[in-house]
Amino acid sequence: PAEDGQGSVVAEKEELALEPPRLYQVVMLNDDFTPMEFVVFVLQEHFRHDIDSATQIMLKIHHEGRGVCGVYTKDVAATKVELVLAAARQAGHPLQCILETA
Ligand code: NFA
Repeated sequence: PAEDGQGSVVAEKEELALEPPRLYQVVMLNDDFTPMEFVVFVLQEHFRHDIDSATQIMLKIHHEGRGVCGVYTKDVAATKVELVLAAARQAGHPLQCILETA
């Protein structure tokens, strides 16, 4: 802050810059029932991974129990979770994903 000569504190230009938005990870959890192919499809269609990246992430979740699908601002991340859960339920799969602060 800087003095304006009359006792008031004024913001300087640089201090007006917005803070970067907080980021959230969409984390997908393993289960014993959702087909691997469905998970790879979801990672491609909802998180814009190519087939190799989607397959690697799916296998990581399968072996380690969880994996990061992508990192987004809060609204985008929350919408991705909703859309993925809706697609999974529609297809009859128990797939779960959650938000975590990045
Ligand atoms: N574990 C599931 C299976 O063997 C595959 C899976 C991977 C499910 C990643 C959920 C997430 N069919």
